[in-house]
Amino acid sequence: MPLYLGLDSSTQSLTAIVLELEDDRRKIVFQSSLSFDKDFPQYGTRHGVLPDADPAIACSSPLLWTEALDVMLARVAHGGLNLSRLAAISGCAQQHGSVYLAAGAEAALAGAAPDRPLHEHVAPALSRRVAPIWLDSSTSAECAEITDAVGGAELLARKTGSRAFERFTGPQIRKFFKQEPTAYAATDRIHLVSSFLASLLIGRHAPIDPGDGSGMNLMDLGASEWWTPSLEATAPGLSARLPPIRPSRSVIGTLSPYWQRRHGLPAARIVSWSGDNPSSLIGTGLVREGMVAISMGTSDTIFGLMREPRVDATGTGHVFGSPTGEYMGLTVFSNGSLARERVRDGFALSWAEFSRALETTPPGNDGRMLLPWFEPEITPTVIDPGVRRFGLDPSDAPANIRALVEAQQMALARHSRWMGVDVKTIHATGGAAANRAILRVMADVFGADVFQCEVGNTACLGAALRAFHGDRTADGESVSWDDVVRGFVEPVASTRIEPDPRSHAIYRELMPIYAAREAEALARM
Ligand code: XUL
Repeated sequence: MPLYLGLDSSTQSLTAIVLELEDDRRKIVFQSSLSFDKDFPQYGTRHGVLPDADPAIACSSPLLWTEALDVMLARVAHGGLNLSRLAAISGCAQQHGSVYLAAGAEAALAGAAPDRPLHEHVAPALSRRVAPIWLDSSTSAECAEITDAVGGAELLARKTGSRAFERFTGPQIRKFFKQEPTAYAATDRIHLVSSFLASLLIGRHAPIDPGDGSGMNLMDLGASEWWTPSLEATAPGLSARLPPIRPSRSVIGTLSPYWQRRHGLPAARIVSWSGDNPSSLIGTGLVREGMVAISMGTSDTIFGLMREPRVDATGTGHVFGSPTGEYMGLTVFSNGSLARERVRDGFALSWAEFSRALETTPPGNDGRMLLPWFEPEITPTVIDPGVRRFGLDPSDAPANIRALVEAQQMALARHSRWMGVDVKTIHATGGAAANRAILRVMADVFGADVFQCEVGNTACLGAALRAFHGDRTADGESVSWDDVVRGFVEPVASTRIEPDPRSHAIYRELMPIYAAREAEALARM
């Protein structure tokens, strides 16, 4: 039976899932994860980010991602699987991050000696040592410049799916061009994290897929092509430095001889990589309109499939390409796991105690509230972070925990209304979705049934399922997306959490108060 490998290079870790899949026989036969901070301490990252005195700057290391890929492929190779059956590999990565390569990069990959780790070959080919990632909020000036040059935020959003956002790749490229013009001039190719890692697998430059390409402020969303006005507004000579855009289902090459010799892996097909959110859309089974998923990982995101690109008039959310060839709506919050960890660690509690705090405090928290901006926030835009408390004693652990979780859920509900989905069912995923006390607040705030997904890392599962889809499609089979996701992604009925009507009524009353406090705080910035 064929095997399919999915990889997910997220902010803090690299995960692999191998699926055994033929007709109705489907199961996960291998799963493994590496933590960037713990398993690669030599890079000095904290939560996957290189330390910087400026809270607006967030970069990571392309060499760290390369080394992690090497270690993970060795694990897969020695995982007791019959790898002669490995048919295809795909992957996904944290979105928006960019990797800058000099002219010799392709030759370095093609000629890499299998007895040396790949990061040693990649190091001299980098034209920028670090990669800015999605947690970076240092490009407000560049966002304004690009917006003005293309003719305004509304047009930029209509064309590319989003107004300018600090973390998006275009503004990041512009900042690099302005601050390090010589290094920009020495850059031959700019990759997303996803297309960079795909390039490492095929041993030459990989294309970008529309799912991840739409997180750059550079792609014409309707045409899935680079949009010239925004390329020109971003940096000179950019079009020659970007990979082509190819559909998410494309087979972009085979696993390069380097990996075959280094780890004894077969020449498996490589299917285009995508962003973690588009991949998670597949891994949560959202291949039909009208369903949403909430992913609670380093970022908290809410997303769902869209047949038509209904761009957000409020400028809050994004429309990305979906791996199905359609579209997806998405709203992103940077104060996800790191904020939950910050509060838990601040009170020196375990996750069990964190959950107990939620269980022992009343829905609505007796009106005590906070605005959860521990770090710079994406939704709404908060560049200078700071938590605002209302009637809340900062030393009251249970009340602060409830206030944080309620604020996160109210923000998710409030800022996803633009997607126009009447949310009745939520598929919950990401690390924090294991916590049923958090999901109880989610169900009550949204007034929706919440289900846990069977497989924890739905982005990685989505990558493995996309490997299957791309492989079958390349052989001329027409496989429906319903068929692709069947058997892995159905919400587990026994995990269902139904909303409590009384608690939901409390949150409906609190919602306008939360909105007003948010608006007041933003007006004062
Ligand atoms: C999406 C975003 C985050 C990252 C996290 O727009 O910024 O969800 O993809 O990995």
